[in-house]
This record gives sequence, C-alpha cells and structure tokens, in this order.
Amino acid sequence: MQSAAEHKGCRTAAKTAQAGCGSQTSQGDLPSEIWEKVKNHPCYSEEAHHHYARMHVAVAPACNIQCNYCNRKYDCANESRPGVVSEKLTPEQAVRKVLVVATTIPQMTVLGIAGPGDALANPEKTFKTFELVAKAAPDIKLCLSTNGLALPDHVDTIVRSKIDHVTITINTIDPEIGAKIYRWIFFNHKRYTGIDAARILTDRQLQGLEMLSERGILCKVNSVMIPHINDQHLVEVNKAVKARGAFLHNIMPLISAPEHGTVFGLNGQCGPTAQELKTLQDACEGKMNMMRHCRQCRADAVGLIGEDRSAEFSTDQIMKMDVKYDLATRKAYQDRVEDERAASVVAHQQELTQFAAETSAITVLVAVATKGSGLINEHFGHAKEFQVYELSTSGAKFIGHRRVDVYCQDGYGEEDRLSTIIRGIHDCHAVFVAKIGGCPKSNLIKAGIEPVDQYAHEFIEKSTIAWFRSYLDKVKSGDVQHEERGDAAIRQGALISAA
Ligand code: CLF
Ligand code: SF4
Repeated sequence: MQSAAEHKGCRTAAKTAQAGCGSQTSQGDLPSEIWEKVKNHPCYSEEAHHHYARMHVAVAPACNIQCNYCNRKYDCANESRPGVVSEKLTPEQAVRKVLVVATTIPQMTVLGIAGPGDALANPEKTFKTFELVAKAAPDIKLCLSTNGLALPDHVDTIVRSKIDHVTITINTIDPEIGAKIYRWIFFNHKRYTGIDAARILTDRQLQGLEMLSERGILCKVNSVMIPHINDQHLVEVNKAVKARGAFLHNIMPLISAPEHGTVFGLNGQCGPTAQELKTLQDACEGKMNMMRHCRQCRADAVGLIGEDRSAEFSTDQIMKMDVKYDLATRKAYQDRVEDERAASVVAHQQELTQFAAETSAITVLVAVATKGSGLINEHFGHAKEFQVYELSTSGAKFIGHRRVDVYCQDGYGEEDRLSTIIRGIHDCHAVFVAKIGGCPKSNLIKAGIEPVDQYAHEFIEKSTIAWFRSYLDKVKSGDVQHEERGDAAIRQGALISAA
C-alpha cells in the first residue's frame, strides 16, 4: 500500500535530472508498474503535462455535498474552475466525444470524469461512460475525481472498471475546520450539517483512500488552500494522506470572487498569494510528491493542461466530425512526442554540466510563455498564462503558473492588462518569450523584470539555465546586484477560455 507514497520526492541530488513524481522526467526510483501509470498522465507527471493532453466529459451533474467555495450553477470547484457552465452529456455522447478528440488530438491520453457535480454522486452515468470508453478506446487511461463521500461504496466497481487514477478532494481532517468549509452533506438518505457532516465526510474520504491504496489504485489528493481556515492545517492533511498511501498531493489556491455567488465569495474570503501557496507547497514537499501544475480545469476541459480546446468540441460539432480512432496512428504520434521529450531532458542535463562544480545559494523565479512541447514558443502579447520556474544550480524546477489577461487585443496592447500581468509575475526576475513588443518590454524593465526573447522556440529548462548561468556571472562580477523580488498576485476567477 505504501510503495507509491514512499518513493523519494521530486528531486534527486544536485545536477541530475529530477526524479520522483509530480515533476518526473524519468522512471527514477519508481516501480515499473507505477511508472507505466504516470509517464503520460498530464496531471500525475509535471513533465508529461507539457506534451500530453487530457479531456473531461461532463456526465455527472448531481452532488451530494455543499462546499462553501461552490455555486451549483457552475462546475465542481474541486476539479474545475467556477465560472463556466458545462454542456451535460449522456454516456453515449461522451464516448463519441472521446473518439472524436482522440482522432483530432493524438496526444490525448487520459479521460477524466470530474463533474460538473460529483462523479460518484452519479455512479450509473460515470461507470457506464468508463465502460463504453474502455471498450472503444483501450489505450486511454481512465481517471475519476470525487469529494469522497460515496467512495467506500464504489471501490470494487472502480477496480473492476480499470480506473487507474482517482483524485479525492480532502481539505481537512479536523471536523471543526470542516464545519467552516462544508454547509451540508447528504448521506444515507439524510442531510447532515456542521461538525457531524464534516466528521462523516472526513471519515469516508480517509477510508476510501485507504481502500483504494490497498487495491493498487494510484490516488491523488486535492486540497483547496483557504487562508485563515485550513492553510496551516494542510501540513497535517499532507501527513495523514501520505500515511494512507496517497501518491500525489495537489494544494490549489481558493478561487473566490463575489460574482461567483459562493459563500466564500460573498463573505469576502480571499485566496492565498503566490508566495503563500509556494511556501505551503514547499513545506509539504519532501514528505510526499506535490503537484504544482494544476489549472483547476473545467468539467468539460479538452487539451493540454493550460490550454482549453473545449469550444472546438461542442455536442453539435462532435456529431458532425469524423471518427478515425486508430491505435497505430496514435502510437506513432506519441512515439515522436517521446523523442522530443527525451531531447528536452538531455538538453537540460547538458546545460547543467556547464556549472561544473559551482554551487550558489541564489535562486530566482522566471516566467515562461509557452504553448506546450516544453518550448518557449508563445508571444508575450498572446500568453494566457505564464509558467513559473525556480532556477538554481541544481536545475530548472517548475513551481506553478500564473493566469493573466491576454495583453494583445485586436493587434493592440492593453495598458490596463499590462499592469495586471506585471502583478501576476512580480516575483520573477525575468520573463522568457518567443517575441515581445517595445512597449511591454520597457514597462517590464521598469518593473525590474528582464524580458528575454533570445531563446525563442528553444527548450525551456535548457534556456532558462543558460540565462541563469550568465545571471550568476553578472552577480559575481558586480554588474548585477542580486535582490529578492517579493510576492505576486494570483488572479481570481480568470477564465482561460474567455481570454
Ligand atoms: Fe482530470 Fe483530475 Fe484526472 Fe487530471 S484534471 S480528473 S487528475 S485527468 Fe488535473 Fe485539471 Fe488539476 Fe484535476 S489539472 S483540475 S488535477
Ligand atoms: Fe461543488 Fe464539487 Fe463541492 Fe459538490 S463537491 S459542492 S460540485 S465543489
């Protein structure tokens, strides 16, 4: 039961490729059967998320609990962002959509059911969908997300359905804290509130996690970080879920704004800042693998994590599109992806060898504009988000992303948007882009953020480490005075698809 949880954390010794999970580039110390499950799952492997896509089908509308960060008009906020209503599908429509997407996006490797309510509050639709997809598209991994209340009742079905990955949202293990997060639960034909509700929910979540771990299902735990309610306590949650065999822990910031109409939105409960989130994730890392690349995506999300192609696959469109699902074509495409992925890892390692025996206590954050494939391949003005890497003499480590408003609108830069972008990457020393115009360039420099466009279309890790070497050289020679950059804002309620 513990083998998944106990392999070492995300990084090996200095100057080697990262091992472990959440951000692994190679099998490292993972047992082969676990590596097979995570290597091309974009949520379970940070490195895979640059190359492989996932999709969700919104077949599960009902929910059996009420979280204070959720408005029932919108998707499940545990695995999807509030703000966009999904188109509900029948299992038969869902399987057609999977085949259409698998035809169009050959690097789509995972099907998740994550709402818009709770997958296990809709067990017939959820398991019927998985059954149909397993028959029609056997190379696609099946993934399920749940609040955990009904989980212990469905463990046998999950195992029988060959669902390899299950996410449970566990925000607390203390019923008194839980009473501040959950308004009610509906369990065994009865509604519970307050501490009673939270106690039942917590017991069922932890029981379900243990049962799945014992059966060899890879479990990820999602936790929503809610300042002044569970932020300090999440370190205890981290220990508890690790002890019960969780493979990966994903601590996500609360998304809360009055216009969402949630309890937290209306009472002014704010989310954490970027540095508050990072500090908590850092505190938990080492104890177990941390996921830092979650985008709190929609219940009908399609594409690479961080892009949203769901609008291309509405029900009307999927009924008209061709299905040419072909295992051999998909495998050939994925083999090419693996070649590119391996080249990126080798380039990063080669760049790191240039540090020779040098070590430095200096670390900096940098922002990167990317469309995927591990490349610096997005224009500053077109970026919907920036990926953030921490650079040290040990290497470039992905630590998160920052959603932003797209700067360039109809060919013109929007001044207001530029200031929100700068606030979003304010803790970064540099921003790497494929291209950038003169106006944003000079504003970034004024804000102390160096725009870097000399590595356009090159690998991210290799390029950022090459820049970092020259940065350290300038610090050593006295040309640059190294200074900490402070904090950055996490944009509330940003909609990737609306940008
Ligand atoms: Fe979907 Fe979740 Fe499976 Fe991924 S999402 S059911 S594990 S395939 Fe991924 Fe999206 Fe974050 Fe979820 S980025 S919200 S962690
Ligand atoms: Fe909303 Fe998901 Fe919580 Fe249900 S489990 S109330 S859908 S956030």
